[in-house]
Amino acid sequence: EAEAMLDVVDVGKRSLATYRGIAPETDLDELHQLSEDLRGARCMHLSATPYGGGVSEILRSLVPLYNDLGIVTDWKLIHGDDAFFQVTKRIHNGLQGAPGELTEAEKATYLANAQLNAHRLVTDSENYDFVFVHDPQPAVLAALSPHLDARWIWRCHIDTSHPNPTFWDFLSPYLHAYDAAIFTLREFVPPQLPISDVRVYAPAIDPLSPKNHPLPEMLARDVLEWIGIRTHRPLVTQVSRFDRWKDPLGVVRAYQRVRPHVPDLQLALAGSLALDDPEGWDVYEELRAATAGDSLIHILTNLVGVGNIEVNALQTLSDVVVQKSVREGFGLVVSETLWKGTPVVGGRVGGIPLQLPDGTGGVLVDTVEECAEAMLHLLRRPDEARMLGARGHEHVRQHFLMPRLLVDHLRLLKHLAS
Ligand code: UPG
Repeated sequence: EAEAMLDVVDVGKRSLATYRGIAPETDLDELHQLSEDLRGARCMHLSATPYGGGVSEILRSLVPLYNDLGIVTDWKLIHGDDAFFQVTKRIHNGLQGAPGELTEAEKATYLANAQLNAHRLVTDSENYDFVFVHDPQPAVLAALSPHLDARWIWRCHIDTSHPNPTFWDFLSPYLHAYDAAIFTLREFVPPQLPISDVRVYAPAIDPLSPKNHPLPEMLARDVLEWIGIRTHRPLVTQVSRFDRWKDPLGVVRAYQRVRPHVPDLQLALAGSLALDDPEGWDVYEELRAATAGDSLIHILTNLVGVGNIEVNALQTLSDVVVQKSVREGFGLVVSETLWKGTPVVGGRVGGIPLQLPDGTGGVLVDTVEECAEAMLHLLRRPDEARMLGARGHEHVRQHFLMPRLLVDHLRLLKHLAS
């Protein structure tokens, strides 16, 4: 029977008290108030992968903090084979506006898998009061589980402002079963969303996770030297899943334009290959081909041991971090980088401008040329770069740390419970 259950992700223990002196006091105080009324409630977060992207990054911190507040919370995963994740990646792309059609066979693959997961959900359902469903992969489960007497919330992490109608017309009829939906920006709410209670708030980073905790400089240097980066030479980095919306090839082109002006300049492209992201492998191969033979370009992955500490060291010691996305829900990597006081050159899309308001954190760009110019500008003006990074750190502290995200979630739960 074990097979008929959803996998539970084992998370650590965290205490909100440790965020005192780091996150805004007002958020921490409000959390105590809010949690009074929700104590003992049961909550589930449902997602597609335990590692490798923004959603898993958030849940790994958020779920233990819910539990610390007395809301009994589990994080569970849907099952899926390769064929299923091929389809969900196409749906992900289609919802962000990519062209193409969804075939009947793909719909059947998606729905057959969803039925199996709905069945698993029933088998091991405890009495949850709230179920958060993250992203499109498990999104139809609310409609397929009418017998679960919970409040259902769909958290959409991507830019669904202009979905390809083929994909949206397929998915949207299943969304009526939700009590509420959360988007990162108001303009992401797709046309004719059949959910009336819509919330808009940004995700957040965990300042105390191994990825974001301050690293002693010597350790950070050792970590980068270990993976082949020369820390006495200038360094530009992008950290992203290997995804075309993150435009890693555009980063390579921008880097190549800057290189003649900064001869020793290194480029690090760190990317994780996630379970639910089969396309990542293709993009990874394209990048390898496009950069073959260039010893100053480092393509780094979780498969060769680049994990939280390495990403932390890259974000801490890079002269400039780039996030040249052409579509982006939010881009946690931007806040992660600013938290370390490092300036960011970011694509002017989705949630990136929220993190880089004028004169704070870095520079917004629209093209490869602008990206190259901004990189060069910041590499040549370390004082300005430092000042932008310092303002970025404070901006992130005010708006994008985990306690604030918990406040927004708990306000919603309190409203749904009443
Ligand atoms: N990461 C690694 N190692 C890598 C590459 C990435 O640890 O080699 C991490 C990275 O540090 C970050 C996360 O993976 O913590 C990536 O998050 P994000 O930059 O937010 O991108 P996505 O994985 O695409 O996350 C989706 C949305 C994004 C949104 C996020 C949370 O695309 O826009 O910010 O969900 O809502």
